Amino acid sequence: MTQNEQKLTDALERLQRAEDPAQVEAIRIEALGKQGWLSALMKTLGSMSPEERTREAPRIQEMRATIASAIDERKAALEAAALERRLQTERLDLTLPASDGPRGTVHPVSQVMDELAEIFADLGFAVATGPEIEDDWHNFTALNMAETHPARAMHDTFYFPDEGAGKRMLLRTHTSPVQIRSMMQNGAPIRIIAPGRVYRSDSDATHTPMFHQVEGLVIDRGIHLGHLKWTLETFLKAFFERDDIVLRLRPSYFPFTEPSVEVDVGYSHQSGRRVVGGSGDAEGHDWMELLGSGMVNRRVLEFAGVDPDEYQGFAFGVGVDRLAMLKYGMNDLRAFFDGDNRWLQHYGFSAFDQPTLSAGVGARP
Ligand code: 2NM
Repeated sequence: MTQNEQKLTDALERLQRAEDPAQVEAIRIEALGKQGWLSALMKTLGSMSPEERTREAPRIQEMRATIASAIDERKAALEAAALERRLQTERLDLTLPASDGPRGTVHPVSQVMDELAEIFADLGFAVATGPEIEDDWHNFTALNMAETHPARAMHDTFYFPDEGAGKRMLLRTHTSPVQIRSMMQNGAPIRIIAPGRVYRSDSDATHTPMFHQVEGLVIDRGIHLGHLKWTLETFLKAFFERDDIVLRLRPSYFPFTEPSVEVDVGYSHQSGRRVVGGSGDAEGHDWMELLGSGMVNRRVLEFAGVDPDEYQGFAFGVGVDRLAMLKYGMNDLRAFFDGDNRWLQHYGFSAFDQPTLSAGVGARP
């Protein structure tokens, strides 16, 4: 055995015993590196006679191929063993809880809108929605609000620039146009609520230029004020989750209802908070105006293509933001729309921890 064949046998033996990639790499450098013995052997080919080279070159190339493939094999075997060890030892425990990142909350307005949708769903109402950018006709005319009605004045309504052709667009000032569209599309009978954003050019401690409203509409044969009163009473008992809600109906005026009723609820002060419940005439109690309502004006039914001699209906409108403040004890309306995360962390609701949204109709403690 020549000296080089001895070196090859030696290297192959050491490769078989190598236990980590660094040992394999050392053997590779010893043989095939710039200063390696096999590299040196290759260089001797240049100074050989052609006959000698023809004889020696295949032997040297074979040695080179042998050691190169032995190195690759050993490397692959060691890597496979290392991976197998990791797979055996590093187990992923999928039952561990996930790390707790930042968590958002459900805004009180969204929470209350969801509660209202659920309560009215129990009473057979569907949820209807419509555009926030409306035209004059759906927002005012169809609701029996004449051109001269004060709510049409520039200071109340956000108008878009006049596009000509007599169609002036605006931001809806109430969700009533949704009800007009519903009547025109589906006809009678109807049982819907229309929740959503509405806009009025008004801003102080108790008014924001955008606020949230839920309006309700019931149209059927023989609907009367008794249905309205029962519906509002049932809704408010479910919403405030108490049975002692007392209503007071006062005559009022809206262009879209006749007769019109303003609805007050009895409340008392408890630890500096208004708490709804009991008669407003009871000791330590007072009345609070909560919502507007009435029997839909026959002119509105006519505008919307419903025959007022066959169908009657009631409607109501209530401010969602104020309902949320009353139920969950916030006192500053403006903080509702500041998007302050500290406020949301304090007053917001968990999206995950809600077995039911509200106690539901007829399921009060
Ligand atoms: C209110 C008060 C009274 C109302 C009327 C209608 C419609 F489209 F059916 F005519 N929707 N909503 C209404 C009635 C709204 O808000 C204080």
